[in-house]
Amino acid sequence: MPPGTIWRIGVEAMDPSRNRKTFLSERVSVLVGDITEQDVDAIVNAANSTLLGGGGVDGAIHSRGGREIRQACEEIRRTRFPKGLPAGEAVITAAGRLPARYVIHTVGPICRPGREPDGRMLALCYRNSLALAAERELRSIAFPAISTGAFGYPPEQAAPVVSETIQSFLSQKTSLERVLLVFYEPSDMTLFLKNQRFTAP
Ligand code: AR6
Repeated sequence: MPPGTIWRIGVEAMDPSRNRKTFLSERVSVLVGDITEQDVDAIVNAANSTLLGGGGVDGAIHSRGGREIRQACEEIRRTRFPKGLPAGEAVITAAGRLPARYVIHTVGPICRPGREPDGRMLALCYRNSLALAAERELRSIAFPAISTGAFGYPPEQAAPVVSETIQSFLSQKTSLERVLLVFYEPSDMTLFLKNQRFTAP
C-alpha cells in the first residue's frame, strides 16, 4: 500500500500512513495530536470567560504562543468584553509564536454532574468559531474537544453535536476547505468516531 493511500469505510475514510480519519469528502479530518502544533489558518482555544489563560488547551496555547496572545486578549477584554466573554461566543487574535496564523477563543458550556449538558451552547461555540474564520476568509481551522476536559461535558454526548454542527456549516458556501478535529488522547478520538453523526455529502 503506497503512503497516502486512503481507505474508504462507509462515510468515513482512513489514511493509515497518517493515522487520521476523514469525513465529508476529506474536508473534515479527525486525528490525535497537539492543537498548538497544527499548521492551519486558525486554531480554536477552549478558553474561559476571563480570556486570560488557564489549564488544558488554554494553558498550552498561551504558554507556547507567548505574550502577543495574552496582550490581544487583554485588549478584547478592555474594549469589547469588560465582564468577560460569554459562553458560546468567539473572538479572534493573532497566534504569536504558534504555527497557526490566528487563535479563535471560545468558551464552552460547563457541565455539572447530574445535569443535562447544554448541547445548544456547545453547538454555538463551534458555529461561531467557524463563522468567524469564514468572515476572515480563512481556509483551514483546527478544533480541540471543547468543554470535554475541565468543563466536564461528556465526550460521547459532544460528538453528535460537534459533527452535526460542522456538517451543517460546511453544507453552505464558505471559504473553509479543511476542518481538523484534534484529540489529545487516542481514546478520545475513538470515542468521537464511535459517536459522531457525519453523513455522506
Ligand atoms: N491539544 C489538543 N487537545 C488538548 C490539549 C492540547 N494541547 N490539551 C488538552 N487537550 P480543556 P475545557 C484536550 O480542559 O473542558 C481551562 O483551564 C483535553 O484532553 O482544555 O473546555 C480553560 O481556561 C480535553 O479532551 O477544555 C477553562 O477554564 C479537551 O482538550 C477550562 O479549562 C478540552 O479540555 C475549559 O475547559
